[in-house]
Amino acid sequence: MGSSYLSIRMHASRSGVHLTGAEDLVPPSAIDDCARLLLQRALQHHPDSLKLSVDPVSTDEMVTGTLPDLHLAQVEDVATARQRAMAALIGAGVTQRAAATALQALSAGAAPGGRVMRGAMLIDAHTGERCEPDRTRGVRVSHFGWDAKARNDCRELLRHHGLDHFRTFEALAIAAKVLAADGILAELCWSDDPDYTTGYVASRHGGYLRLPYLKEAGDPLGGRAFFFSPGTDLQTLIAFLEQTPFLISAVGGACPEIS
Ligand code: WAQ
Ligand code: MG
Repeated sequence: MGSSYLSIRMHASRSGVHLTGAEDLVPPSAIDDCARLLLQRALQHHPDSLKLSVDPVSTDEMVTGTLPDLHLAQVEDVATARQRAMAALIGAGVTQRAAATALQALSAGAAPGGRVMRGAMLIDAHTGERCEPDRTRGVRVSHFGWDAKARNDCRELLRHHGLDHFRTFEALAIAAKVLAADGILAELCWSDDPDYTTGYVASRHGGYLRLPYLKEAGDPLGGRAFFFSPGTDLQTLIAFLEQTPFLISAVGGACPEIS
């Protein structure tokens, strides 16, 4: 087995409530530094439980990919942002019905009882049917990371646009892995953090369309929707998203947009 990488994942919680999580794929020589950074990040949240796991990754099964191009939409309010999200999804081959299902579910809390899911919804891009096996957990994108150059290049690109925020950085990585999956047409996301109202639509041709004001400030709901083409094998799709090691080896471009 060619095992020259390690998958490292951190998860911190307090009283059983998730506080923070992060992960990376690194060569063994970088594991000490990476572990220290993840621990520091976890401890800032004063957890009472902290898990750090390290697993060997076979380079034979590792997939490499590029970040989607970054597009910055200038919108002033939630209604316009959601219209833009809807248009971007339709442009990616999602039906209006499926896009509307996702927007409504994320607005109302996509988990049972109107709560926030831990992972993403899987939505049939044609019918709008929700197909994730567990509506509380959803599908969790995991086992992704950065090579050192791509990490720095991405930081630089974001800094250049005044966007050097860990949420943007990590969302780009998740979108890259999602768009690399066979059968996926697009992703819609906004945070459940009440203070973070920017979200995005990602698609192969449209790139990562960053949309301010996808929700009102103070709103504690958010989540993700992954839209798949009808006929996609969902077991294969979920296995790829959750388990296949995915290394980001190049950044896309930035295409600032004024509208
Ligand atoms: N896989 C699938 N779904 C996830 C994952 C994951 N690894 N992590 C989070 N989610 C789902 C889950 O439902 C969360 O409640 C929801 O997404 C939001 O997660 O360019 O920070 O970590 O600045 O709060 C968008 C960035 C920020 C916009 C998104 O999401 C930008 C963000 P959060
Ligand atoms: Mg969150």
